Amino acid sequence: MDLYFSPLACSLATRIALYESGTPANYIRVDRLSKKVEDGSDYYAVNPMGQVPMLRTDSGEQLTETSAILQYVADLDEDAGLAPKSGLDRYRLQQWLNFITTELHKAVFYPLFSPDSNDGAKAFALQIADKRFDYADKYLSGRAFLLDRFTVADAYLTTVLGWTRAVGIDLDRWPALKAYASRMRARPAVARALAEEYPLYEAQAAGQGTA
Ligand SMILES: N[C@@H](CCC(=O)N[C@@H](CS)C(=O)NCC(=O)O)C(=O)O
Repeated sequence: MDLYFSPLACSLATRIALYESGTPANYIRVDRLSKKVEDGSDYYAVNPMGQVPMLRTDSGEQLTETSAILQYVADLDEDAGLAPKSGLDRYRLQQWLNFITTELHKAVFYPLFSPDSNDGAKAFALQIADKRFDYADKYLSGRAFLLDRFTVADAYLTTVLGWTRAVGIDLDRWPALKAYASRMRARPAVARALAEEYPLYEAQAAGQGTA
């Protein structure tokens, strides 16, 4: 299995999920702006959207979209408990994956990081961020995880919260979210993923952003 990733981008969530379940994979780095794969080839030839993550399964199927990839990885090893198997709990997981991907990742962070963005788009993203962070903060007050245990939704939320400082969003305003992020970063799989990707991120051209 191959995971195409860029350092500290949303693909980090899949790396965390793979480490949490102990599932082996090859990690193939993509430069987020030049769209070059680490072997110098053109990433658009692999994924016409030019985005990470992209997972190539052992049978050669290519899967995109973080929420789908995370559920695929979780289902590879049900014993790891990274996703509820069925029923309302599974829909609850999808509720959070969709919230993170649409309301946080794309609505807030994409305009803040994209080199094609502009000041108006950035101001609007910051304006709508508060309501979304308020909602997640209130939900996580008194809860350890998004569901009743660590799931792939936590891997994704942890990844997204890791971008706040780079865009000037101060998590001090949301104590439950701040405490949650710091608890998640202390998990061995998360700490390992961050320790491996951070130096790669630093080596990338400065100021590229992530989302
Ligand atoms: N809808 C995709 C979005 C993936 C995405 O936005 N990836 C970012 C990194 S976090 C990316 O590759 N950005 C570069 C670009 O859009 O050109 C998903 O949910 O996986």
